[in-house]
Amino acid sequence: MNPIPEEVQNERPESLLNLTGQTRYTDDLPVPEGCLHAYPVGTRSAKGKNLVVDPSAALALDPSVRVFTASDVPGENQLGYVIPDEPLLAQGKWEFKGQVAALVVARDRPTAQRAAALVRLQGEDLPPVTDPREAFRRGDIILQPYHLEEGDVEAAFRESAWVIEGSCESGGQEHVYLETQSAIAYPEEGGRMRLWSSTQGPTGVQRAVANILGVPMAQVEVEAGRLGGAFGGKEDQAAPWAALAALAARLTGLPVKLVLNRADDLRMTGKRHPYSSDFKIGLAEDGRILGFQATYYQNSGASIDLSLAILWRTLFHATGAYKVPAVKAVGYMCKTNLPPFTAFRGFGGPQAFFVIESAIYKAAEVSGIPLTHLQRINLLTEGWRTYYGMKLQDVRAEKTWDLLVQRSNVPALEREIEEFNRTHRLKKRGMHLQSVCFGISFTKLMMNQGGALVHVYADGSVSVATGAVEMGQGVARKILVAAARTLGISEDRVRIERTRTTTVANTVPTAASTGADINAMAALLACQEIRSRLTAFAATLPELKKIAGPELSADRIDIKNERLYAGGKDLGIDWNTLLTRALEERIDLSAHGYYASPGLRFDQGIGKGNPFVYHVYGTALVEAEVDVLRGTYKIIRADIMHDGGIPIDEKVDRGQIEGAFAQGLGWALLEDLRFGPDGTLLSDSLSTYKVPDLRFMDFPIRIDFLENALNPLAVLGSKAVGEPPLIFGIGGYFAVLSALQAARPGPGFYDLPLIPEKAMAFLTGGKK
Ligand code: LUZ
Ligand code: MOS
Repeated sequence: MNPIPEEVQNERPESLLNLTGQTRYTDDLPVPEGCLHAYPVGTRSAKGKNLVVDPSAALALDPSVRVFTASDVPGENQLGYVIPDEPLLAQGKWEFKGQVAALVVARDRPTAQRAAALVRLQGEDLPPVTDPREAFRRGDIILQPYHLEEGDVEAAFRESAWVIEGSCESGGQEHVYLETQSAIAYPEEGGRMRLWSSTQGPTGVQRAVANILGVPMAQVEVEAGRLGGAFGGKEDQAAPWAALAALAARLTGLPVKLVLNRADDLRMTGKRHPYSSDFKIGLAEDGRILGFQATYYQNSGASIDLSLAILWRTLFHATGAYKVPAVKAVGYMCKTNLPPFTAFRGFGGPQAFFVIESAIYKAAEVSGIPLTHLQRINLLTEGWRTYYGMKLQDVRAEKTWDLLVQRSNVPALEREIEEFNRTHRLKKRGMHLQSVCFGISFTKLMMNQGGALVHVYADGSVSVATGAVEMGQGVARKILVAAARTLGISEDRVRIERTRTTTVANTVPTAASTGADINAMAALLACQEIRSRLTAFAATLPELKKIAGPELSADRIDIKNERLYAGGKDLGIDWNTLLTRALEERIDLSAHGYYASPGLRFDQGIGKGNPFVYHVYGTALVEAEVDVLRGTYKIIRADIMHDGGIPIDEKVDRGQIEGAFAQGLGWALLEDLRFGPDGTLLSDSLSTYKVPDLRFMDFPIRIDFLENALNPLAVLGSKAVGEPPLIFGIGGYFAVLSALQAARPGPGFYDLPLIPEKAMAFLTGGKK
């Protein structure tokens, strides 16, 4: 192994294992003696009934092969918990291509995979639906329509100087986590089941496994180590693979490992929801938005999964970072014969942002009001009451916009681009300013809670367990900082444990950007509890009173740099001595912390309340250059002014902003998730599905954090960071579009991703 430079070592010890390839992902764990390997059999068409599984050819392959189907499930063959619409193993009917119809186990993975391919599936194919609007026309919507409304949009449109209508498409997005879905199940004595799962939500996996096996949750233990990425793809959709492994482990009595290969992961698991949307926007003479109406046809796929929470987030972000007095946002979960679409970084937010940004872009085009002016005068302002009834405080939309415009000298850039376009025929440039206002909290109220368990050991080292799963986003680092700071000790004393359901229970998935907000806060509270026990104990020590005076009380004692102080005076006792004395006196050095995000209440019936603790703001400038002959383009510059509160670790947040921005650009420009009319995934490999790579991202990115941006509503004054900056990527769409329009003046189009084929079609006046 290469030696690690010391600066790096000292900086982020918890990243070191990852950096040096020592992190063990599920597939790297040593398999226990006798471990079997499971592989799923996916349906080979998108819809059908009277399913019959014929295992004979698979069984003949090897004596170790066994094949399980729905009838082998000892508990309930059901994963859905919003509504029971998602069997673990298809039973009778099937609703998307790649739905798990049977499970094969064998002595090794190649044998299991070969046997899986030999399992015959019979039944009667039915015509599938893949288009959300078609599903809507047929009445195939899940549950009911959902809406948020404020004011009278019809009246607003009547008063408007301009009313602009349009439609918008946004494609799905594949997570492309480097580590595919995987789990290992270990049957234990007394019918207990222990699992290792690559999941963002160990509790969700525990619940699913208990339900499938028909045992109480206390009989199931789930542990998640560090994940090789997740991006929402392992929020709900890690559970089926863990449940299948557990099922096979129960039925064979042996440990079972299940790791999907890339191709099957792409085909069988859900992705970001494609949306098809209509919008209508009304402007006053001076450009103020008077009314906005949006209808979202969410392609939900074959089962509800997280679609409802995602639809709510879409509705909550309908007006983006703009203030609109009259709003009507309506959403439909359209049931189609595609894999159940699921959580993906942004979670319905990006889809909403694309619609409002398309509306305002088109409004600028139609009204002739310069786009940047139109955007700027409509930005959210302090104290604005949103259409969902939340009074916004500490609004930083205009601030990030103005600072960015100033730092990047946007007026000069606009002139420069004009000049460039005047003097270049075969290359054209465009830019776009993209603002974000992203609500932080799970849209489902009960999910906004978390716990921690902290142990201080006799040697002064500290173990911190929470519900947070580390997947590369740096949440472990933030929890570590919060614990060390609260206890007043060095960071290298603290170890962040893997996430395990027997250590911290009833956890919510590490999702919704809230991982640190919830879990670092729970850890901080637990550390505060231990700290106050220690200071209370220290206040009773006679030798400290001798130094500090007889009036020494716990609230005057501070622990800093591993030493005790009172009113700035060193009390002559360090962390280790204090702990030794405390243990002698039998003081409990373990504590549980619990945090429920404050101030949340939302009445779904009237669609009003405070669904979010706070919002994250920011503005990005994206500049693009188009090759007019080829329809290709590149991003040539991005400047971001981001509201990160007071970052707990600025480098971590910078990495998150860069990554989210790249992922947003990928969604907006490159990633062409495509299904055939028969429900077959066409972009089923990384040669046909293009994600941003180093070459695509090879342009200068400047990221500035808003200064003095303390956020009193989250841990240590910070703000959540995971999802909001993904929205900046939408700026890439409009930067490219405006460059295209510089080449060929004419109305824009709103069909994301803006792949070069669409650019070419636009440039040649053809069909997009
Ligand atoms: N997951 C979830 C999320 O269950 N609820 C949410 O509101 C959410 N938001 C973003 C990402 N994941
Ligand atoms: Mo999520 S989209 O798992 O934060």
